[in-house]
Amino acid sequence: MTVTESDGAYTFTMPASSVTVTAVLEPTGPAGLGGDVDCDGLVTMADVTLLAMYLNGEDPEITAQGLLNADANGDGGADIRDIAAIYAVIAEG
Ligand SMILES: [Ca+2]
Ligand SMILES: [Ca+2]
Repeated sequence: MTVTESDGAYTFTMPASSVTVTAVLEPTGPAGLGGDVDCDGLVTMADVTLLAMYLNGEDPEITAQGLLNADANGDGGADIRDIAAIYAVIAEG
């Protein structure tokens, strides 16, 4: 089997026999940093504050990526448990 790549598009050439192809799709672009709510590349108390404001019903400026990053425990949503998860990230340094 040969595999060629061009600008992120992959072309597979393989014998015409029974084959199984499994594709794992990963998000493009830089991966979000779990807990980095303000997207400044660091996980700090500022991120905790921002998420706390958001969860408190205030309307802080959080980007779509920031909201994804806010899901620090990776359970698919941003809630109070992520604040604990972000604290844990900060504690780990
Ligand atoms: Ca941050
Ligand atoms: Ca979460």
